[in-house]
Amino acid sequence: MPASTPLRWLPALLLLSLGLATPAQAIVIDQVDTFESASVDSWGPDFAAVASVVADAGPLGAGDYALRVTSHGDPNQGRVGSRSITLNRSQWAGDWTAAGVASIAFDARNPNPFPIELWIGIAGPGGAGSAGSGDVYASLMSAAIPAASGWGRYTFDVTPSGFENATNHSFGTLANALAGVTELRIFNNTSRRIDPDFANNFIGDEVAASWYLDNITATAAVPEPMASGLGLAFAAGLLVVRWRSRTTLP
Ligand SMILES: [Ca+2]
Repeated sequence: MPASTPLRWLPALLLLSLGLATPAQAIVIDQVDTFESASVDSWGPDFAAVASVVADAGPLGAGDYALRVTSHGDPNQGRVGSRSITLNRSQWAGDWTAAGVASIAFDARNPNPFPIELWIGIAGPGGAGSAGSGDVYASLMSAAIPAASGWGRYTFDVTPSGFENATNHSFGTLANALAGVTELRIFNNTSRRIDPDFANNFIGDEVAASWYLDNITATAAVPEPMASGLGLAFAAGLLVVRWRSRTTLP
């Protein structure tokens, strides 16, 4: 080791430090979160439900890790962990448009004795605020998963035609958000878009629930409406992916 750093190396060192300050990873086509490193892979919890990795819980059974998202549903226990949601601000951030990401798919299982409905949402450069506010957009597609389900695979359109503003008070544009995603979230919301003021469109239900995710994948293929994910479903008949009508939009 030299006693001092030669000045000629300083520009390179500065560039290196700048590089380290940016996200270590950004979205690329065909990336998959399998949780096989026994890690939550940077999913949740932040303010969201508790994310944990569970051995032998994946679609392949023994030897297959899965992510479990658990919320307690009790606001009296505090905001952290009360809502049925998980999010990622690391490897799923980045320029989805430049990367060519057209769909995101995942395996999900609902062990609860009640149905859940999963949506995906993104925050743009302005980020997500409290109570579902901010530079935020939510999928038009949802995965309605029946009670006590097996594993199913669900595919979401993440092209510009696959999202709507998640709040009437959104700032920024969807195009800018897709070119600068800062957060991907997957949330269980069984009453989304019923509220005419969109006050509840980007957050999870406040419910005591657990559900599982695995093999979260980014692909360049545009999913076909209605038929998305059916070919890859692990359990036939357990999969319902539907499009929501846009008729309630302003
Ligand atoms: Ca796995």
